[in-house]
Amino acid sequence: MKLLISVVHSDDAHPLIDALMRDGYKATMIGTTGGFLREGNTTLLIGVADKDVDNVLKIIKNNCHTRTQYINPLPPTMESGELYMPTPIEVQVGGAVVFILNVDRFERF
Ligand code: 2BA
Repeated sequence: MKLLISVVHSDDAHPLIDALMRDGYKATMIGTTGGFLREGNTTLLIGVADKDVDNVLKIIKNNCHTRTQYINPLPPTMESGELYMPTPIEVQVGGAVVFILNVDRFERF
């Protein structure tokens, strides 16, 4: 068995969960925050049989889209009177980041 930990854009989370449920997979959604953008995203925990990993990856790929976001870098240390004109930096986010972990044991009571 494998545990897929997938960080996705929050707008993609519900369509993704719906697609997973339609194919009979189980998942848990957690509201999370990206360390770089400090914006909300969603992390899904998906426990699946080894043979299903590729199908689940395909579902994630089909439902998660790459987005371009812009952030303003932190201003540098400046002398008084200097004017700082921030230049937004372009960042590509997603479609999805997926960690695939081996599950030693799974119990359900
Ligand atoms: P964030 O940390 O908010 O990162 C959003 C996007 O900013 C990243 O997209 C990446 O394109 C860019 N980015 C992140 N750190 C950067 C840095 N130090 N310098 C320049 N650009 C940087 P994704 O790679 O698609 O990641 C989307 C979200 O997935 C991340 O949101 C984070 O919540 C999670 N994530 C990505 N890689 C991870 C990792 N190795 N471990 C844990 N979480 C990760």
